[in-house]
Amino acid sequence: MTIVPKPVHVELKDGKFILDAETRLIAGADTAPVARMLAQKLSPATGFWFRQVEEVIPGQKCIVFHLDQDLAIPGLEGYRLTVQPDIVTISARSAAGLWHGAVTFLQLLPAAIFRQAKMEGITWSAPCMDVVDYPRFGWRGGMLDCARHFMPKEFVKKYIDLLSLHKMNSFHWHLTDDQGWRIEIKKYPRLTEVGAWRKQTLVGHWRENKDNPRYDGKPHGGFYTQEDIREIVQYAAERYINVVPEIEMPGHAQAAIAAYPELGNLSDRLEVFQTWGINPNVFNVEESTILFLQDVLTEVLDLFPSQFIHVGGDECPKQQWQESAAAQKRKHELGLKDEHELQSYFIRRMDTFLTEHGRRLIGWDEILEGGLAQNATVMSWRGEKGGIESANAGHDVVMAPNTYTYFDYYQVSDPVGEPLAIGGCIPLEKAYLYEPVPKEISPEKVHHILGVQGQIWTEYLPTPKAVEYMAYPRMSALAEVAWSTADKDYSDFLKRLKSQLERLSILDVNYRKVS
Ligand code: TNX
Repeated sequence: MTIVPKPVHVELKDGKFILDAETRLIAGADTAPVARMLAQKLSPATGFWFRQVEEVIPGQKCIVFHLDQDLAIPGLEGYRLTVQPDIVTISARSAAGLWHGAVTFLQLLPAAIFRQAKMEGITWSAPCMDVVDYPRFGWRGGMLDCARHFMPKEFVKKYIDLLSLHKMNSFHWHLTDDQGWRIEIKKYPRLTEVGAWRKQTLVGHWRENKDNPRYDGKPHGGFYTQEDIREIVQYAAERYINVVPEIEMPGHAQAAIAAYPELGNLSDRLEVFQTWGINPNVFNVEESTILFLQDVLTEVLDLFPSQFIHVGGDECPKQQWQESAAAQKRKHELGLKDEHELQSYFIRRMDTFLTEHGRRLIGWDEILEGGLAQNATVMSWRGEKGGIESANAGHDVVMAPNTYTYFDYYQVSDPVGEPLAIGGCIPLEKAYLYEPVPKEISPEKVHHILGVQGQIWTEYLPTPKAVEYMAYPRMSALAEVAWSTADKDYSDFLKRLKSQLERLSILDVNYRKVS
């Protein structure tokens, strides 16, 4: 078998289907876009046109797309794929399901199908089979931090395309942090004029350079215009991927404060942060700051149709609030007990705002401290504890624990010879064997585990190549955690991964070799 993530059910049959120059795609108005996406993938290497027509012509090879609301498959994203000598049929209850079926079909063809120019002398055959397949989880995510290091638009699209080739359906886009603000906001142009650029960057690992930091002396930055963002969101949608934007608050805010000092707690002027680690410079808790951030969110909502909007919430040191007379005054006026409650107040205001606009707030598990906002969904990153607590309390959860899904961590226990990374160690096997439903969650609350997500933080990953090295093949393993059934067989995964790595090589993905 050559399919990653592993399908739920496959029955091999005799014979094969061979794509030829006359092969037609059979699609109606409702399935034309997904047929066109498949044609885009099949055309370059085969050199065939794949004309789209509405009816099967007897005797002519065809790939049929069939939307069928009554298909007896769990959930909306599953599909049925039947490959017969003359006809391939993909049926599903949604266009997304059809796309997942099309991706499986691509994986039945020679890996050369992913080449970007006509390849002579290849027979484009797929073995006959019947596949019935559907995902275990509804949230199958990959995160990319474009704040610590700006990633070019073309690479963001490649990252999304790779997720979609793994049947993932969510791209979490980390757009703001201490070291850079990457999203154009029309009302507040200084966020990108000032906040998108830092003078220089720390050299080496932060922990080793705390006392005597060295900097590279090279300016770094960049941002996505609103039109770039619309393009990327649409590009993702065409691949059945939802983009969840993250605007960090109240911590990880130094770039925004550098742009608009009135958002901070100190009178000194700050620059965009040039080093890593937890940063004391957080947003103040003034009403004007909350309204500023709601203005930002208003533009974000216009750009991102996503139901979920991520507001960060992690790693917000409380020291500046403790020392600020204004923050203390606010705390007393609001009748709050401590600074954790102040953070909860802040997040609740965003929760109310997003709820009023028909969206849902999601945040890192620190949003639990000081009381969780009513409608909030929690992304559990400090291990699984926050996820367990939230699910048991009836909140939805996305599992993203740093113990299994932080792909900025090393991939081997002895990192000699590996490029510098933040630390930790999550080998491929550990990523593959992750079980996202902890036993501590009571059975009637298990449905609150929406799914699972892999994280790429980029403090030490300055380039797309560096990102790819850390993301793959661990993201392939995570895709299987997210999609396939809970029974795991690592050696079987490794066999199938070989085919996937062949494809990734052709797609010029700088994955880490599997040893
Ligand atoms: C913790 S995860 C962070 C990030 C860092 C990451 C590095 C999270 C919510 N906060 O700001 O980039 O660790 O692994």
